Amino acid sequence: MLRTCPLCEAVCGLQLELDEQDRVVAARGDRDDPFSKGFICPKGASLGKLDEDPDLLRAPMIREGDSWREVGWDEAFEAVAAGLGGVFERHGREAVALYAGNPTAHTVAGGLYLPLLLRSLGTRNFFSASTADQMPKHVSAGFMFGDPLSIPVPDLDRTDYLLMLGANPLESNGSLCTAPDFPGRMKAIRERGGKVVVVDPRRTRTADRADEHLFIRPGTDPFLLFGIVHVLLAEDLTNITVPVGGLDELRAVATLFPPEVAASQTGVPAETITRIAREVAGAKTAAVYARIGTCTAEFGTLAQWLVDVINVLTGNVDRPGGVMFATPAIGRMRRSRPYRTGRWSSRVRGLPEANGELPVATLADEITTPGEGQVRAVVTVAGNPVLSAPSGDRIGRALSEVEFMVSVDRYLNETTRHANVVLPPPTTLQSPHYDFALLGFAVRNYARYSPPALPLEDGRPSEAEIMARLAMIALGQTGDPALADELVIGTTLQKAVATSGSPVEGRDVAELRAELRGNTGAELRLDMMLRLGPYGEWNGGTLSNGTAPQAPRLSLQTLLDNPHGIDLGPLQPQLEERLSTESRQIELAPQQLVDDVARLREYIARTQPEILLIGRRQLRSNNSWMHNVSTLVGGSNTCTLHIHPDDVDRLGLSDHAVVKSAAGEVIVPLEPTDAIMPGVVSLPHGWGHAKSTQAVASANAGVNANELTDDSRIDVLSGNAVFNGVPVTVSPATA
Ligand SMILES: Nc1nc2c(c(=O)[nH]1)N[C@H]1C(S)=C(S)[C@@H](COP(=O)(O)OP(=O)(O)OC[C@H]3O[C@@H](n4cnc5c(=O)[nH]c(N)nc54)[C@H](O)[C@@H]3O)O[C@H]1N2
Ligand SMILES: Nc1nc2c(c(=O)[nH]1)N[C@H]1C(S)=C(S)[C@@H](COP(=O)(O)OP(=O)(O)OC[C@H]3O[C@@H](n4cnc5c(=O)[nH]c(N)nc54)[C@H](O)[C@@H]3O)O[C@H]1N2
Ligand code: SF4
Ligand SMILES: [Mo]
Repeated sequence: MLRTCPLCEAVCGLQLELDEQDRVVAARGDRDDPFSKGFICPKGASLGKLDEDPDLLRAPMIREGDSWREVGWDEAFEAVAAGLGGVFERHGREAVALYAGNPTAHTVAGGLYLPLLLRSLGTRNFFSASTADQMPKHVSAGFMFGDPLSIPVPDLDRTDYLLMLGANPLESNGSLCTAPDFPGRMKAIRERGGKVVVVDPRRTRTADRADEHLFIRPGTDPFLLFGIVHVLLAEDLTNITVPVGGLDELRAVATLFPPEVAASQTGVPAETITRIAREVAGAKTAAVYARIGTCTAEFGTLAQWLVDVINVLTGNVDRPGGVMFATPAIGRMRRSRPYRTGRWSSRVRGLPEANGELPVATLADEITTPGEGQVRAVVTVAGNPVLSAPSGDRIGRALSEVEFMVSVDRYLNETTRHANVVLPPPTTLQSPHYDFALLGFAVRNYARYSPPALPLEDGRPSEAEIMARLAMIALGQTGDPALADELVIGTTLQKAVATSGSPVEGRDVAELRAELRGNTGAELRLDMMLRLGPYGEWNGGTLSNGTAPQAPRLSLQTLLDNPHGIDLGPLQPQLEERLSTESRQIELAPQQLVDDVARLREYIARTQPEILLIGRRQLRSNNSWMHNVSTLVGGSNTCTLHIHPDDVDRLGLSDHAVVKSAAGEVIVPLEPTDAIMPGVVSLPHGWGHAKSTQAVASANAGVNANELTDDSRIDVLSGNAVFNGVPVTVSPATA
């Protein structure tokens, strides 16, 4: 049986073998998948184990005090209606907060029903893992390209030079760069004579496979990037091939950061910075790519901005081998309004919204601070903020105070244990898969749909149905949730036939509706989106570069007929379509970003703490939620503190240490290694399962790194959490 792995951004094709009981007896990479070509990682190989986990919830749970009771679906939804309804009545809609976690970016239910749920709840208290992750990229892209989703991805398969900061794809398999077998693609760069440079406070497995690795002091990437920009401008190494605005303003701020200043803050020698700038400029093609290590940092948005500034200055935006935009099968309308943040603000700290979201770093404030608009009810969908958000333990205490909480989640865990009702989605193999979000950031255009491989038990709703029911409850309606899908289909088609230049302009809505095929509302919607999209059945048109796509015209049926997935070709230049700035230029010096440079300059005068904490990912972990799969934990996958041997000696440590920050403290086992810079320690996140009822996870508990991260520190422009560069002290555990 063929499936897309739903676990991470690499979207690998899987080939599964099932026995008579429908248990997975073998999981291999699908060699006939044109994108992943047989690549698989240990997590994908354990998909069957995950679905068989005896601790997975199979029925809704209602909490009474400290004990849990399995209930039927009707009783569960009635409890939700009563709980949410009561809070709406007593305190109004703003008293409900929604938190959406990372898996909602991969599930069909998340892609199609989360927006519906949010609208139905009618609250502005919307939080997600995005403000613990990539919000700086959205904000930077919004200001530079006019669209927060216009995030260019490195054209890995054609580039001659990859400068990679704060990413470790050998463990993470890549992020905002959907590239199954990232390791193989990286190797290919070197094999065709290209160069890979990795910037990281740790010599990671990725760094080991690069041509060059530069240690950098945590949190200082914008200095390094500014140093490079400075050299490009000062030495006249620029080659701007796209329409830009703000070059003079950029020049003015870049003057403040010569390589010597960059060197003093980053620890990277000035000569090296100058050389890297010359190399990027001199390479036939080059791509600068920065990820989590640079996003979840105090100057996250500045870093993302400067990355794309370098890509623009060196002529590498929107050209093969540089950084490019994907053309996913599901298209989007061009943004018509200029990008803005701060259309509203959080109640307690006055933090601006970005992309309609408030920072998860202020979720606890909103719950615990009394007053008009206080959050009294929480809905979580596929999220575990107690382990994943900054000051997570504080969120846990806050959640224990709310009047009502409902979670859509596979597990009872550190977060959902505070819920009154938990609604479990079916297993991964019972769920459909289409990666709505991440195929938009792929290094090759590609589409693949996996229908549910196994049937649902009688009476068990799909996750889409769970979400639709929740949305209906929020609207105070009791009708058939399928009506929600028809409503979306109706309004989308109406808009499409009325839009000039749309592939179905002027056609009849009822006729179009009659062409749609699918077994569920979700499938009908997917069919519609595919047909309307750039390769769609309804779209006989051409791509932005004037060529007609090679692939068959897409509909749900085309994808069902091609279960290994469909290659839609290499990325195509399309800047004109992706630019939505008012000026129709790439803005090199957006005011908000230039203003934030003052904050960066103040950093220079700051007294630097002796030790900085950073995070790391582990190949066999998936944020906080796969530690209950026995084949994935233990060995290299345990929660330890990476620390340089010199620091171990200097601080008089032995096997364990107390790590203390402004927010909290934990005791952890040490793993001395010279792969980390002196003065930097690294703790992976997603651990801390001591109180878990999950058998394997609690036996491999580890500690919660986010008891150390501090929700009062954020990247100001995006509201993003700061996980890297957290000042800590480390002392012997016996002290
Ligand atoms: N196995 C596994 N894969 C995953 C996940 C997982 O939990 N486990 N999570 C998924 C998710 S949600 C995401 S967002 C992606 C993230 O994917 P990546 O961005 O590749 O994330 P990491 O592997 O954490 O790599 C971040 C690197 O940044 C470095 N770093 C820390 N601070 C700094 C700094 O200040 N500057 C620089 N230059 N580097 C720094 C760290 O040492 C680390 O090596 O991974 C996804 N894939
Ligand atoms: N210190 C530190 N903290 C970090 C990071 C870091 O690098 N350092 N990285 C941050 C990043 S990039 C991210 S994305 C966040 C992730 O943060 P979250 O998204 O909040 O946390 P996850 O650990 O991914 O939790 C996922 C939850 O979804 C449930 N789940 C899994 N599959 C499904 C499904 O199909 N449907 C439903 N309904 N539920 C499901 C799991 O049981 C689990 O409870 O963590 C952030 N936290
Ligand atoms: S790399 Fe990601 S998508 Fe591929 S098998 Fe592993 S977890 Fe699944
Ligand atoms: Mo993430």
